[in-house]
Amino acid sequence: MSENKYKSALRATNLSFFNKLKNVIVNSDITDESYEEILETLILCDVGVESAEEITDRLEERARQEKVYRAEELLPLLKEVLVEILTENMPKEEQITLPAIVMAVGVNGTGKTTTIAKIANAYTAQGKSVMLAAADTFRAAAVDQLTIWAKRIGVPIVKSEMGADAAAVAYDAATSAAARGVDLLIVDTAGRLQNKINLMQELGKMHNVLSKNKKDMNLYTFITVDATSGLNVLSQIEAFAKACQLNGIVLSKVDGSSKGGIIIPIIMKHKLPVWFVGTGEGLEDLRVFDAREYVEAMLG
Ligand SMILES: Nc1nc2c(ncn2[C@@H]2O[C@H](COP(=O)(O)OP(=O)(O)OP(=O)(O)O)[C@@H](O)[C@H]2O)c(=O)[nH]1
Ligand SMILES: [Mg+2]
Repeated sequence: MSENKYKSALRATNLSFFNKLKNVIVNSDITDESYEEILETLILCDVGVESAEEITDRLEERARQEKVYRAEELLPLLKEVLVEILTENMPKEEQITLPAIVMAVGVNGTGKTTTIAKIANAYTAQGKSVMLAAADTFRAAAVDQLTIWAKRIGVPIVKSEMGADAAAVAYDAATSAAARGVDLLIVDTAGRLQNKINLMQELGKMHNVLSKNKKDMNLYTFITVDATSGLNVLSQIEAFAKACQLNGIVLSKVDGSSKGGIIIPIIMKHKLPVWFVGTGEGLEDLRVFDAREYVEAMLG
């Protein structure tokens, strides 16, 4: 996907920032009000109060250090501060090292299955062998949806009948992936609300089964969160992190959202790496997250 498309996916977020920021970044000297307005803008753009305060404090300090007095110079400095904060809070070691099993979790409809297809497509294009597992056994349509993607991409899929034990499907898939020596097994799970205790326990069980049967494969769990949900995603991540160890985040649907700023509190609060950003419904609409590129698309 081209960088241009990424920028256009983040256009609504960009506009919402600038609609509010344009009064601040004018041709004038910086005053206390400039920082107050930036703080307010960040909060209104779903950055969250705590994160917005830390960003604004750091911006003020940097402006002082670098002897920046003009308001129009604040924007490039704000970008620098954001990239710095995102980079500092993102652990670098948690990337997917093959061979791997990747389990996709998250609340209903966030884009898990679509993201799996996009990831499978990207790794297949790199010449890696990929296998999918339909461990969303709640709905027949969920298995069909993943089967269609598997056919389109040309990768094998492990599945069972509707209502089957999801952990058993995960077990079969892990065994089969190890036997075939696939590079990447991606396990789809049913969407679930984070307050449904038994469903969250089921996820923990599935994670345990995979962890005991992964052989020499590395096991990762990633959560897909929907950018249009804004600050709600923070509590989703918190709850899923308790049910099974999370290694990464996918932020989906930034193309349909003006809340792309949510990436900032996600990373600041959870200190988890964002692996990918979803920018559309197609197989190619996935971007590897890079802090500088994201901030440029959002504020450029
Ligand atoms: N615009 C846009 N739509 C997306 C993106 N990712 C997924 N979608 C759409 O969101 C809807 C739900 O996607 P799914 O992949 O089925 O979501 P899910 O999390 O697997 O849903 P459940 O299995 O029901 O929990 C579909 O219509 C997708 O095409 C994205 O990055 N941008
Ligand atoms: Mg799904």
